Amino acid sequence: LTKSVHSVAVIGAPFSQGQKRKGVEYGPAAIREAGLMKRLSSLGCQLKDFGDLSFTPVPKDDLYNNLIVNPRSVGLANQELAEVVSRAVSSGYSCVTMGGDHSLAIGTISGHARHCPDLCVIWVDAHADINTPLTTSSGNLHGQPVSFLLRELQDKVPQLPGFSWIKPCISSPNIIYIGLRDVDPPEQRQRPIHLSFDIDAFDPTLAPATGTPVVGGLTYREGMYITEEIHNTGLLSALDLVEVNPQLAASEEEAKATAGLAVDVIASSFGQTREGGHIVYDHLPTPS
Ligand code: Z70
Ligand code: MN
Ligand code: MN
Ligand code: MN
Repeated sequence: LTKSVHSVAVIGAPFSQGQKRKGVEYGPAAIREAGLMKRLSSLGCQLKDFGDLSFTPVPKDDLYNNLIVNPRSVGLANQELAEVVSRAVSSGYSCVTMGGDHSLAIGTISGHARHCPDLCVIWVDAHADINTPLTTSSGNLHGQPVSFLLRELQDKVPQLPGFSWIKPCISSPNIIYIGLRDVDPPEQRQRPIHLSFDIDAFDPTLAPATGTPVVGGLTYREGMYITEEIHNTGLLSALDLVEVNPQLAASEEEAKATAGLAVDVIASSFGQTREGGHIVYDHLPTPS
């Protein structure tokens, strides 16, 4: 029985300025509190904890175009996050980033792509997060991260203050949304996977503590199926788990359920199976 060891870097990104609701900055603490590190250790992962990052504040961060909120803060925090992710991935770690809002995928994917330019992205979300600064109606940058990363969209995307460091690093054939059942054979080439998982992909009954719940989401079983299959590719190189907002829970139970679900998604991505660990016992204890 061989079991491969995963070296996993864990990064907390308590960042909320990609949207307007308070509380998503407490996501990393809630996911830690729900037992992430113990779960990954007991799966045999070798962990390196980068702690929760503190991002450099940008004091005067005016709206862009009278609409886009906190562009310089989002730009700089992601520049800082990209640096950490890039360091972790090039040191051989698979990199888990706990958000925080989904704007942080700008930094994690940029940092990941510096070391793995051939990465592909699996975006699990209720939302496509591909608005541009010109199509957004909310002005929230967590609804736009994909637009800054996709090469094909760059002539539609204006330069925001704080964003000049970003190099678009993915092409449209190299990103899929949710459906692993939709992967064509040519898309299954062996390349590192960046899984960007928004907890609001789940049904709100399972993940109530999030900023933009939408009815009709993934079941628990569907979520575990996706992450088990991704684990089984052996190609998971980075994972974002975003939009857990414990402050939006109606009760302590809702907050705990959502954070616990986040831990299940991360653990399943790193090899936890629903049916157990296939441990071979040489001797079963017998009654004396
Ligand atoms: C909408 C927008 C979004 C997450 C909401 C919503 C985007 N399309 N993403 N919650 N995680 O504001 O652009
Ligand atoms: Mn999202
Ligand atoms: Mn979403
Ligand atoms: Mn494994």
